[in-house]
Amino acid sequence: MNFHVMTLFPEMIEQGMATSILGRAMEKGLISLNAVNIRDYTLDKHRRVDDYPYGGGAGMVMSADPVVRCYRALQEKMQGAKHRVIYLTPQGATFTQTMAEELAREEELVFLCGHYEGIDERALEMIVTDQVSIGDYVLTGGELPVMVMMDAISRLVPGVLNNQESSEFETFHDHLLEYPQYTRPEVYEGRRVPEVLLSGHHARIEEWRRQQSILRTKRVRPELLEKAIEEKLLSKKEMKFYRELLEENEKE
Ligand code: 58G
Repeated sequence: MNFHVMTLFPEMIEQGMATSILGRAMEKGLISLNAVNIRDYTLDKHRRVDDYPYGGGAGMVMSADPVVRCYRALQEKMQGAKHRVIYLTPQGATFTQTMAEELAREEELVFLCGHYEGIDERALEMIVTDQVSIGDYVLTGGELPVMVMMDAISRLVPGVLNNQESSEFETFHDHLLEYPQYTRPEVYEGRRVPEVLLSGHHARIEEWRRQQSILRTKRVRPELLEKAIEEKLLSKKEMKFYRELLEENEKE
């Protein structure tokens, strides 16, 4: 997976990606990062990349030309091949695990980070294929959202995680949230690890974990649990557990 990021702050992207699992994945050559500075493509003698908005209003807007010229330079380096160009914006479609899985199948991904009040719409029309948001809040730049996306996508690239299975059966795979995890010691400040996990009884552990997932999902993301039931992802036994849970709730 080769990531290309057009940004005014390439060092921010490089530093963010150099650490931990993603840094190791880069060293192994499983992913690569090419962060390019949009400012290097301005023709303005003061290296300006923003200007006042037509029609008035607060703040500044990134000019179309440095962004388009930056993209064309990148495009030339990539031998003119067609790639997805993703613009991070609160106006975009919400980023999901399903989207991460789809994007992880691409060989090259180009991201565009805006600043100030955004980018001249004409540059977006000319180069962007996908507008994506990581959630309903406004940030000062697209750099953090791009790093969020690259993290979510990278861990789906084969070999990036140590334990390849670890990314398969987890959160969102079956619309259920993860069960709680424990490691040593057995008692921490008076709090015991649930007895069943020490039993060595694999079937019972599996059952307990699924029940914990159902409980958690019901509590914090009930709509996910409804979806899991709709798609028949719960076993007969799990459905019985779920119905008993509902009955208990009614008593309260
Ligand atoms: C309004 C405000 C429109 C992504 C700012 C465009 C980017 C949040 C997200 C912008 C972002 C998100 C300028 C700064 C985009 C531009 C950037 N904020 N929720 N801010 O994914």
